[in-house]
Parts: sequence; C-alpha cells; structure tokens
Amino acid sequence: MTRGFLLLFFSLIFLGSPSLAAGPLSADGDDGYQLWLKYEAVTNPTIKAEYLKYTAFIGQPTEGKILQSASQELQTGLKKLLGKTVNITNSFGSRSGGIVFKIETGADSAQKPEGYQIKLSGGNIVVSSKTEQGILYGTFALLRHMQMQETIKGLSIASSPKVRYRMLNHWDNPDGTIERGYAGQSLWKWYELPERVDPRYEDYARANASLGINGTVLNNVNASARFMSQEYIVKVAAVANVMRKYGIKTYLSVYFAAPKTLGGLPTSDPLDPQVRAWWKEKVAQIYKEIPDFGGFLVKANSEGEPGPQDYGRTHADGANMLAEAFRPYDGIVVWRAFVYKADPNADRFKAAYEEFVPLDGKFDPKVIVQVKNGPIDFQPREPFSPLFGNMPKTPLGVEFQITQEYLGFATHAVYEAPIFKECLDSDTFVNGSGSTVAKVVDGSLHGYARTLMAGVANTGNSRNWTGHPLAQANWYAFGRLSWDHQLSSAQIAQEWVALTLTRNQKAGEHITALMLRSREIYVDYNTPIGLSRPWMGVHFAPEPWQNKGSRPDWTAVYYHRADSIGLGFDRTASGSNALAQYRPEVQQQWNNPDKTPLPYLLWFHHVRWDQKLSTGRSLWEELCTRFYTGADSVVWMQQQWDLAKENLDTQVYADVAERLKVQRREALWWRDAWVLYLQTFARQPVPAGFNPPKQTLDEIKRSVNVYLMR
Ligand code: BDP
Repeated sequence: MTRGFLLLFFSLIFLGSPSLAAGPLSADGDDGYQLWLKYEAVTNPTIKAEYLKYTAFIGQPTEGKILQSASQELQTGLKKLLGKTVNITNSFGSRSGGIVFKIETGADSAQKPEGYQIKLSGGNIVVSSKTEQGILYGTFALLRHMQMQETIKGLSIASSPKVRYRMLNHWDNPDGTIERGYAGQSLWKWYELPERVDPRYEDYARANASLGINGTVLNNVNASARFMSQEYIVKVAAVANVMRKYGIKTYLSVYFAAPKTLGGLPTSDPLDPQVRAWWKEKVAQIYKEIPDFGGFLVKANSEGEPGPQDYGRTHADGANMLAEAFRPYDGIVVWRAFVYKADPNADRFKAAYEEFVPLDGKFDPKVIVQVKNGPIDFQPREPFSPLFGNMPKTPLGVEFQITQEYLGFATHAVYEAPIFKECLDSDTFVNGSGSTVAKVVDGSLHGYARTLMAGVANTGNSRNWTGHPLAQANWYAFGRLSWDHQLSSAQIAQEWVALTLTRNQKAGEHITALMLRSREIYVDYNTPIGLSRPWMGVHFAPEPWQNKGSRPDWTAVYYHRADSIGLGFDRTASGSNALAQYRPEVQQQWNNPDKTPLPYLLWFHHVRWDQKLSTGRSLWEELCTRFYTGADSVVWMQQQWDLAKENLDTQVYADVAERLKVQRREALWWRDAWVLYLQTFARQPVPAGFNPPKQTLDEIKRSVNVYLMR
C-alpha cells in the first residue's frame, strides 16, 4: 500500500472526511512537477566517476543575474545527479577540476550571441558564450548530457539557435481561465501580483530556459485592455523580474481598441495623431517598469476583435503605428495573420493570403507577421500555409499550437513534434526546390534578421503543468525545435523520455514508439485522409452533422462537404482554387486527385464514395478502415505503455494508463459518429471485417449534446 493511500485510509477512519486528505498523493510518487529537470541520480559508475572529476568548484566569473541562475541550476543539478554539493566561486584563477563559465569577448567566436560551446580545457569543463544567456543555455545542455549519462570524454558541443525569438503564447485571461487550456487555471495570479510573486514562476522560467525559449506572452490574444493599465503593468513587471533572470523577455497581447476603451479617446484609428501619441506614451510607460520589455502580440480584425480595418485602414497601418511607438526601444510587434471573413462564398483557406500578400513590403522592420502553420486552424493535419514563401519582404514567424485544442484536450496522447516538423520540412518551392518553411522561418531564405517561432502554451496550474503527463513532451518538443528545427521527432522523444520518465532502454523504446505513432493514430480515428473539423463549439466532441452557425464557416458541413456523391472540399480550379496560392510544384503535388497523397486528399478534392484509391479500396472503405484501425490502435498504445510499467513511477504509470482508457473510449465515439453520419450519404454498409457501431446515430448525437450543454 502506498503512503498516500495509507494517509487517505487513516483520514477516512479517524477524521471521517475524505476531503481532509485531499491534495495530490505525491508523497511517494512522481507528480510530474519537475518536468524534464528531475536530475535523477547518475547510476552508471564509470560515467559518475568521470563527472565527479569536475566537481571541485563552479567558476562564475562575474555577478551577472543570468550567470547566477546558471550556477544555481548547476549546483542543484550536480547535487541530485551526483549527490555532491559543489560551491560557486568568482575567483578561481587557474584552478582545474571544475566547471567554468567564460564570456567570450573576442570577435573570433562564430557563435550567435545566444549560442554556446562546451569543451574540456585546462582540466575544466568550460561553458563559453558571448552572452550570459548563452552560458545559461550551455549549462542546461551540459546538465542534459549528464542526465542522459553520456560520457564527457572528448566533450565538444557547440550550438546556436536558428531562430531569434523563441516564444510561448499564453492564451490566459485576467480572471484566471485559459482559452483552450486543459491543465487547470492560469499560472499567473493577477490578483496577488505584484506583492506576491508565486515561486512557481521561477520554475516555469527554468523549464523554458532549459529549452532555449526566450520570450513569453502572458495574456490571451483575445486581449483585455486591462493589461495596458498602470495597475496591470506593475503586475506584469513583477513577473518580468523573474523571467529576466532566465533570459526570457515578457510580452503582452494588446487590445487594439484600448485607446478608446481605456484611454477615453474618441477613436482608435491608427492614423489619428492622438491615437499614435497614446500608444507612444503607453509603450514608454511600460518600459519605465519593464526596461527589457519584449513587445506586443496583436490579433486584429479577426473573430470579432477590433483592428485597423474598423477605420478603413490596413493591417500594415495598424502594425506600423505600434512599431513606431517601439522605435526608441528593443521591442517588436508581432502581428497575427489569423484572419478570415464571414463571406458565404469564400473559402476560409484563402483568406490570410488574400489579406496579407498585397501588404508584403509595407510593414515596418520592427514587425513580424505571425502565421499559423496551416491555412485554417491548428487541425490534426493541415497543408502548410501558403503565406510561407509568398511574403519575401516581410519577416514571417510560425505559430504552432501546443495546447491540444483539436487534439483531444488532456485525455488523448498525441505527440506533436511530427506536426511541427511536417510544416517546417514542407517545401514551398519559392526559390526552387529546398525552399522549406523552416528556411522561411529561420530567415535564411529571404534574409530576415528578425525571426520567430511561437507556440500556444499548454501549461496551467495543474501540479504536472500540462494535465496529460505525456503532453509535457509537446512543450519540450516545441522548445527544442524552436532552437534547432533540424532535430528529429524521434531524437526529441527519446531525450524527453529519458529525462522525464525512464532511462531504461527497453521501456524507453516502447514509449517512444507509442509517441511517434500517436499523431497518425489520432488522425485516423479523428480526421483521416484530409478531413478537418474547425467548426465552432468545444472542439472536443464529434459533431460532423453540425450545420447551424452564425456564419457558414462556423459549421461542420462547410468543411467536409459530404453529399450523396462524395466527400471533401474541392480546392482545385473547378472549386475554390485555393491551390493557386501555392507555387506550381506544390500545386502539382496536390491538384490531381489520383496523385494527391492520401493524407491531403480531402483537403483539396471532393472524392466520390466509390472512387478507388491508391490502397485499392474505395473512399468509403478507406475511411472505415482508418476509423476502425485508428481506434483499435489505441489498444496498441495501451499495450506499449503497459510494457514499460515496471520502469515507470507508479503514479505516472497509473495516470497515463487511465487517460489511455478515456482515449480508447473517445476514439470509439469519434469513429462511430463519423461512420454513422457519413453512412447517411455513402449509403453503404460498414466493410466486411469491421463490426458496425452498436449505437445509432441518434444515440450518438444525444451523447454529444450532453457535452455541449451549458
Ligand atoms: C482558434 C481558437 C480560438 C482562438 C483563435 C485564435 O478556437 O479560441 O482565439 O484560434 O488563434 O483556434 O485567435
């Protein structure tokens, strides 16, 4: 019996109330709080002996705040990894046997400012960089190396980030709720700030810095004007004081109409001199409290948010006005390209391109346009956004969604690195073959100096940060890829598993296998062959029948276009012709239904139910095959997890095992909903070999309605 269980047992007997024993049963288990920074003791004796040779001291040359964070982290890490307390010293002269930080002042180093080098020199492990921040990243890299129990014989690691702004976007509201958040309430306790600074902020900063994330936007893109008030600026400053110690800049999402609602001006027109003056003063006020403030993130004229178009101005007018206010400072303006109009005849797919491509070259150099990975909205699979490559005169950042809005919230295990990689590795062909999205984003294709990768955070105040224990891997993967988009999904998964769950090789193999297949499995039971489901609502329950909404693109039927003939959205020249937004080489990949790879088929074509596909099956048969095998593969995931059980913490094992049970139940729910609904159009039986759903469509609709009730 575990200690936690005993506690509960005694409290039930003696106190008569289970609530008194409430709280996480973490006394003897891993509650996930430490993420990938557990620094579990090194067990390999040879390796341990190697590491111990460098524990005479930690040499920190100056008193810099970020250097201090690096030294402290190293001290914590070495204590846990090796059981040794290592002192930090500023005066170490030519001593050897320690770990030494070195700020490279010479111009000889080829590293970018945040890059680092780790090598053996003068009998020490030397972590060097041009900046304190680089030393912090190098320190985390060294600790990762040690956690993985890798040898330091011949140690020589050099790494620089490929992207300059590596940022989390929190969709957190001032009342503590999180838009599309599935891991509890917001980490930011606005009502306590600025006086009380939750110690958790520091752990948040450590986790991000360990991945190389250097920016955080604290509030929702559907922003409250509140954050522009002096009351809130000082609260934000208190959080920024913590972030700064870890090289993280703090940013805010802004409400474009704040000059009117907060400032009392008659307008928020970006060309109005009073409005421009208001923003200038606002930005100056922020810099007074937060001297290293990062900048603004703006959602404008999108989903009902105000913006420059309310005054007949363009996105560029709006963005440039804000950029002007940042001119005296280092901050930037990140302007989102997530826009679409309520035109019943339009294809939402095309909207961002239509609005933004004509503005190429019109943005102030301080502006980065942030583009979602796909043209619609964070679907389980989307083609890459056609904006990438088509705005050569405007720095484009990519926005990924880490939180699992369309990926089963916190009950489905979906490892997202393959989603991020799929987009980054896509070839736009803008400058011939090899013009990948990654090269657009890292600036190498068009020579942008300001480059950005943003991820919509999946964190909340759950003890384990992300709700689903395996969702931590998505935060991890985003961070690692924002530093180096060439890392592979497998490499990142292996690393995360070893740091977080188990160093046992066999168990690790089962878990990484589960992770690496999880996205395809999810797509199979949720949106196979290029289906999508960005309809309004909770984005959780299956609702392909939903055909009522205040605008056509807020219904389900708008996206899948099921009818008696077939299924899918014709985006070729005979349909919306969205394909024309891509280069001819890309069009060629997707414009012929017989040649379009199956994962993208229904994104671009309306395919007949009886059409034979490359698999030899008809569309209907293929869909059923995917829905059934996808849902059944969750059982395979359960098996992989169980095979790792012996090498997992009991608490983590049980948590994931239970969530996998929910996933299995919900996968069947998705399968049956789609199959029964599509069957009303296809009018064919479920193919032989698969058992038809036990429930009727009406029964499923009723069960979905329960989830949609207020
Ligand atoms: C959609 C979300 C919505 C966000 C919006 C956005 O459903 O909550 O506000 O994207 O990115 O995915 O602005």
